[in-house]
This record gives sequence, structure tokens and C-alpha cells, in this order.
Amino acid sequence: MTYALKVGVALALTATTALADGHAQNWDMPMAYAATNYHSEQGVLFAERVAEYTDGAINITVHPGGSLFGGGDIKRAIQTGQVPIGERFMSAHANEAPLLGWDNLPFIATSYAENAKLWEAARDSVNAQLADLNLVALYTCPWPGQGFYFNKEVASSADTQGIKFRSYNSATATFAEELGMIPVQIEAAELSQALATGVASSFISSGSTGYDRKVWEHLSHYYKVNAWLPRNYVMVNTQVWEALDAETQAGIQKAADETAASCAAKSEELANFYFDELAKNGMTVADAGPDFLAELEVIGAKMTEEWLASAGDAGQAIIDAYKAE
Ligand code: PCA
Repeated sequence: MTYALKVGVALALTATTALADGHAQNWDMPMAYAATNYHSEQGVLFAERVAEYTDGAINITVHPGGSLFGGGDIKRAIQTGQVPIGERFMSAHANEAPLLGWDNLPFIATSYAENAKLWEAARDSVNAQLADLNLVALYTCPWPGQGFYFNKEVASSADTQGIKFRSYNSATATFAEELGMIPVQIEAAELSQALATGVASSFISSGSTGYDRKVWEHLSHYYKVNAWLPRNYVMVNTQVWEALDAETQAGIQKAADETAASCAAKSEELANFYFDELAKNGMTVADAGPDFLAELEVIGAKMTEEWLASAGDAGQAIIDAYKAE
């Protein structure tokens, strides 16, 4: 057992004692995105539900915006027991475990209903993968569909050559390179600064992150593509989870299931609001043109093939199960 995992076990044992004594446990929950973003607001709702359904045994304090741990450090902090619980963008972990990129496959599941179906198909193998990483997923929640932000009109890859592109995982870096752009990975929390300083002048994301980061201050065009609807997940350290009694686990899981539903509904409800806000603030919000879209589809098919090659049989099984339903 590594030192890091031992720390997790020690933390879990402390947790057991706390419950056996009848004392409440206080859990800090780092989250990666803006405090006013619905993911974070739903995280607060989750914490309230957990307190209610565990009769105050588990008190969660939400730390949004990467304030406790930066987005890139949250998973590790949970795995090693520095914090018991936290939230992060699932496909950011696909470089370590390719299967976790299941929700970044371009043009496979482009509506909320399809994305929910894909998650159902992926859930068991994703959970098995997370178990290997010393994690238990409590709930996942989709972002709205992903499209491209630019500081000019773009009709095809002829217009994207050499542009500095902010990526949020390795799949988006590949997408950018295929379009002749130069990817640089940057957290959503640092996006405004990156655009202001010219570190990047393009990125792929939902209307949500463009709105949170007021990107109309720097960029002019948003092209709706709806390439995929990636998910965040709230995860807990396995030892911490296993040290809880069954009743406490059931209370937390009930809170998680309710939050999965309320968070997905909120995402869908806000998707068009975000587009309206981008437009109200002066951005051109449009569907990607046919030439650009045709190129994106070719790149997308290639990315899916690459993912299948890296995710192996478990990846293929997800796609097969999704298509069979
Ligand atoms: N916003 C997050 C991830 C996906 C999204 O819509 C981001 O851009 O980092």
C-alpha cells in the first residue's frame, strides 16, 4: 500500500470512530467551478440533503471555484485522503484512465436524453474504473452541449490555423490540433485571465462557462456544435465510504440520486439562457456553418476511433450497449 493510500485509511478510521462516538463528521468538499455556476449551487443543495438524510451525521462544506484545491488537484486530494469528497470534470481524468473519456465522444450523444442513455450504458464500467482509483462516484451531472468560441468569424479550418486554443482535457487538445490550432490546458477558473493576456483566444465549452467567465469581454463568436455533453462527478474516497454504516451510506446516496436528477434538469433548463446571455452581451451566437461542421464530423469520427483503441473492450461495450437500447 502506498503512503498516500495509508493516509486515506487513517482518515477513514478516524471517520469510523467519529460516527461510533455519535459525533458528526465534517467533510470539506472542493469543487472546481464558479460558485455561481449551477454545478456548485447543486453541490450546496447536495450538502443540505446529506445533512437532512443522515440526521446531521455528515456535514459537508462546499468550497467552489477551485478555492481549496485547484481543479487539476481535486481527484488526487480525494484519492489520498486529504479530503473525503470533491467534484471534478470526469474526462479530465481520461489521460490516466481512458475509459473516463466516455462522455467526450463527438456527435455520439448530443441531447440530454441521449447523454443520460450513454451514462446508463457507461455507469457500471466507469464505477469499476473508479474503484481501481480508490474512488466511489456519488453522482454525475452534465454540462450543456459543447461549441467553439473565437474572436472572429470562422467558416472552416482555413480560419483556425495557428490560433491558441484553451483545452480542458487531452481530447479537446487533439480536436484543436486537427484544426491547426495550438492547444494549452487551462482551468475554467483561470480562463478569463488567459483570454485577457492572449494565452488563448479560442476554446471549446458550453455557453455556461462562457457566461460564468464573461468571455464577451474578449471574444466575439460562439458556434453551437453540441459535439458532446461532458459530465462533472462528485466522488468520495473509498475507505471513507466503506467506513460509513449502511444507514449513513443510504442517506448520502439518496441525497446524491436526488441531486443527479435536479442538476441535470437545471443544466437543461439553463442551456438556452446561456446562449441568450452571450448574445445580449454582444456575441454572435450561431450554428457552425456546413463546411466547418463537416470537418468537425470527420475529426470526431477519428477521435472516437482513437478513444475505442485506448479504452479497449470496456469502451466498445459502452458504445454497443448505448446503440442497442
Ligand atoms: N465547461 C467546463 C467543462 C465543460 C464546460 O461546459 C470548462 O470549460 O472547463
